[in-house]
Amino acid sequence: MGGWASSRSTRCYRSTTPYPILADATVSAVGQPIAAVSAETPVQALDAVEQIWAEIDETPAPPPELLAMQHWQSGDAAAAFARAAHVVAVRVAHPRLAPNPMEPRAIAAMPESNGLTAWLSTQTPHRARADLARILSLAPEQLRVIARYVGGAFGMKASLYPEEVLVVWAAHQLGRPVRWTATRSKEFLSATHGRGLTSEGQLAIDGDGRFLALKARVEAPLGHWLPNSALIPAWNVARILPGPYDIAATDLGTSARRVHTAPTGIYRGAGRPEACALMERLADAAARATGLDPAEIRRRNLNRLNGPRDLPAGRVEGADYATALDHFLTLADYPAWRARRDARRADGALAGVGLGFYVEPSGKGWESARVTLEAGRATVEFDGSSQGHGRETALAQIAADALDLTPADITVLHGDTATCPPGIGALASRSTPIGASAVLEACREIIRRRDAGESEPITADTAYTAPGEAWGHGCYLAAIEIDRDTGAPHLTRMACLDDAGRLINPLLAEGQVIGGFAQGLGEAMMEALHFDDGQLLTGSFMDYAMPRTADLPPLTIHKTETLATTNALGAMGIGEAGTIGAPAAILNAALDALPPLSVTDLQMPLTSLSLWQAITDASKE
Ligand code: SMO
Repeated sequence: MGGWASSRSTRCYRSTTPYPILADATVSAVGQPIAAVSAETPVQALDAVEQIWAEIDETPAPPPELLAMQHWQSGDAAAAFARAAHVVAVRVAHPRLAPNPMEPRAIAAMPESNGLTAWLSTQTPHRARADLARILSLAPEQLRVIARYVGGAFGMKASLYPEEVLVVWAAHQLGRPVRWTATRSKEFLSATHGRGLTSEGQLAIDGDGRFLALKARVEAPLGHWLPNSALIPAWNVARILPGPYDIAATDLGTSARRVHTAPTGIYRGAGRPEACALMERLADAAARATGLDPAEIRRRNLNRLNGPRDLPAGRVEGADYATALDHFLTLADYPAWRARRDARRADGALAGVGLGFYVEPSGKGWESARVTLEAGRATVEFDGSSQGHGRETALAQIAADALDLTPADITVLHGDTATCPPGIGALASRSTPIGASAVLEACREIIRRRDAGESEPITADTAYTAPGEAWGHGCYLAAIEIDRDTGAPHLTRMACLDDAGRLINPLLAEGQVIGGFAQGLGEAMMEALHFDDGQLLTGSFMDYAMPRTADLPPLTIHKTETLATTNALGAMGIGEAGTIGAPAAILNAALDALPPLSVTDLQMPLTSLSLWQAITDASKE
């Protein structure tokens, strides 16, 4: 670990250029709004839109413009590569994905005597209010943003959109209520996309299978305009590396460039899946190069210490990942998975098993909460909106526990800037570790004040800053069979272990694991946005494949509960777990299935076509 002390970092960011709400002289990508119509009814508005005829001269897209670069180094990577017994290299290209929350973007804006109220489908009510106020030159107090129930978000609703600004502006100008709901096609075209990053990595390995050095380069093509979350995935992937592994020498670089497509932003995982896929593909490549079992090579390189670890990008809170892996392999009976695979191979099947060990950093900083106790009932007020993840249930449980009441005695209010205290929002797996810690601290303060004789009602307003960032971890295990003639993949079963610290509600946590897993499977096997000359080819569910229930294999969920030391509650994030670990495990399983035909590289999504192509190409060589 001593090598980390010499960690060196350089970064450069270009400030973002202003972005017009409606295209002015230049339309910079397909999907950019160029005109807006407000009318009494949606039908009238659509009829009016059809009367608008735009003549747009096509010009070639400018070359991708470099917006940000960051570089971290620790130890002496060049020397480690020079003395390595083995060097392996992989490239992982993440398809660009459409987040597809069930509820598309929706906003209604209502003029008030001195300002406006906006009902907005957002993860970040206070941030949306601040951004809207700044853009429209209003004082934040003149705006009220309400986002009580949000029909899914997955990162897509963490930033403000031009269309939303336009609606609020129109209501302000017209002095009348204005509303807008995106159609599904609009969401494909102009809401933020996720992933799309490509990473290349090289690992230097010694004769005992120990990882000596990691070199990684991450390329993030961003969209034609930059929502405020645009750079987060590229930054996250590099700050997480080398993930759960201890590697003394690193040379890590990311760069982000503007390209002329729809914007990209955070999407469930936001850099975590990219860091995981790169490390897990490298670990399997190292297993092959050294002849060690994939579990054994991980065991030799996973971090073993509970407590602070120094990664190239900074100090983080680590855990004994090697023991967690062994615990999982015992619970899941890994040898039986390998034996079943070998038996299927003996029958002539292309069968593989794959591991994906992941870490899930759960957000830094603060959130706030207000709790009021009166006559055996309590009200909890909280910023981040509920996106269907059971926020009210979990917060009511925490408050009931701390105040010695029952959950039925607790009213949870959230997502209203007029009444709820400020917060960063419901994103980055932060709401329970940080936000619920704020609720817990507020409840504790109330108990202290009550026990000191203060009379009810007692209200505590708490802004809670977590002393550190909670890092959840876990592992996914996949078994796959691939049809030799058609390439059709059949994911036969999966198992996982997730450690998200204190579990508030095991059923809700399991829901998060299953949902994240389904989206991870979508990335690994089905989903991809395709463009041709700037035109989106996959603009509907006819062309863009989302996983359905029948696509999911049986998933056995194991849990451990190591309390986090980085927040009052001891909780960590769980919402992104499945999207992080599952794609890596599935990718590794598919590669494990194919070596008899010497396929060493596969890219997501693992469709029948791509697998058939890989099998066919390998048999030609
Ligand atoms: S990608 Mo999440 O909403 O931070």
